[in-house]
Amino acid sequence: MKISNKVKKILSYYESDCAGTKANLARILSHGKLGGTGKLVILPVDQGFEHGPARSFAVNPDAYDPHYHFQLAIDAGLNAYAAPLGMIEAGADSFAGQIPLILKVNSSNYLFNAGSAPYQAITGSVSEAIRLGCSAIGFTIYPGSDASIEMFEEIKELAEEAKSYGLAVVIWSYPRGGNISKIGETAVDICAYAAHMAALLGAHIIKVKPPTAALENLDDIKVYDKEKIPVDNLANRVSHIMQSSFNGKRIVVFSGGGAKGEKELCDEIRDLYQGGAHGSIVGRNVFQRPRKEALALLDNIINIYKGK
Ligand code: FBP
Repeated sequence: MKISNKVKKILSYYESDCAGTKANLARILSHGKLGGTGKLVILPVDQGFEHGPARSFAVNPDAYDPHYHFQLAIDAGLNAYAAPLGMIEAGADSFAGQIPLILKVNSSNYLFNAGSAPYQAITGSVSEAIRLGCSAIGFTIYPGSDASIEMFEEIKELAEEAKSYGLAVVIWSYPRGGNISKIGETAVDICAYAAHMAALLGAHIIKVKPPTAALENLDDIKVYDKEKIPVDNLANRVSHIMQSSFNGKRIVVFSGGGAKGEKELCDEIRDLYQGGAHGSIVGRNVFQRPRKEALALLDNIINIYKGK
C-alpha cells in the first residue's frame, strides 16, 4: 500500500499515536476510490440497533442480510465499513481483509425510556475489534444528555485501551437530551462544541451531523455575534466545525441522515466539501435505495469529494 503525501500530512497531526494506530488510519485513508486523497466515505450500518430492523431495512429487504452491506461498501470503493459486533461477525470470514472495518462498540435502541438521559450500552470491546481484524472502534457520545458524563468516562477508558493496541478511535458526537432543544441538536454552536469535545476525548475521526444556522446557547449567541463568526451557509458552518476540531487537525466526517432525494443529498455534500469536510458517513441514504441506485449515488458522492 502506497501512502500519499496528503495522507502522510494528516497522519503527522496525530503526534502521540503508535505505529499500529497510524497504520490503521493510513489503511482507512488509503482504501477505495478516495484512497490517498485525504477524503473518505464510510458506510455505517448500526441503524438496525438504533431504529429497529423494519424501519431500517424493510424498504430494501436485501439489506436484512449482513453480507449485503459488506459487499456494497466494497463494490462502491468506500474507505471503511462500520457496524456493531453481530453484523461484523456475520461477514468477518467471507470479507476478511477486503475493506477496513470499524467496530461500533456502543449502541442505543428506541425501546428503553431514555427521558433526558439518552445513553448507549457497551456492546463491543477492543479485544473483539482486534479478533475481527478491525482498524478502529466506533463510539457514540451524546453531549448534553444527563448520561453524557458516564459516556465520556467510558470512551476515555475504551480509547486508551484501543490506542494501546494500535487501533484508531472514531467518535460519533450527537448532542441530545438534558436541556438541549430539538433544534439545538444540530445548531451550529452545539455541533461545534460536540466536535471539539470529541477531539478533546482523543478521537482520531469525529462524526457529527451537518449543522444548521440555528444558535442554541444565549452566551454563544453573543460571541458568534461579536466575533462575526459566519454561519449563514452550510460551507461556512462546516469550516467552523473544522476550526473547532483542532483547526482542521482532526478528521471530521458528516452523517447523511434520514432518506432524502439524491439532489438534496449531493447538494449538501457539495457544501460539506466546500467547507473543508474530510468526508461523509452515509447509511440510510445508501442501503435504503436499491443496490444499483445506491452504487450510482455513492459514485456521485465520491466524485464530489474528488473535486469533480
Ligand atoms: P445515517 O446516514 O443513516 O444517518 O447514519 C449515520 C448514523 O450516525 C448511524 O450510524 C446511526 O445509526 C444514525 O445515524 C443515528 O441517527 P439518529 O441518532 O439521528 O437516529
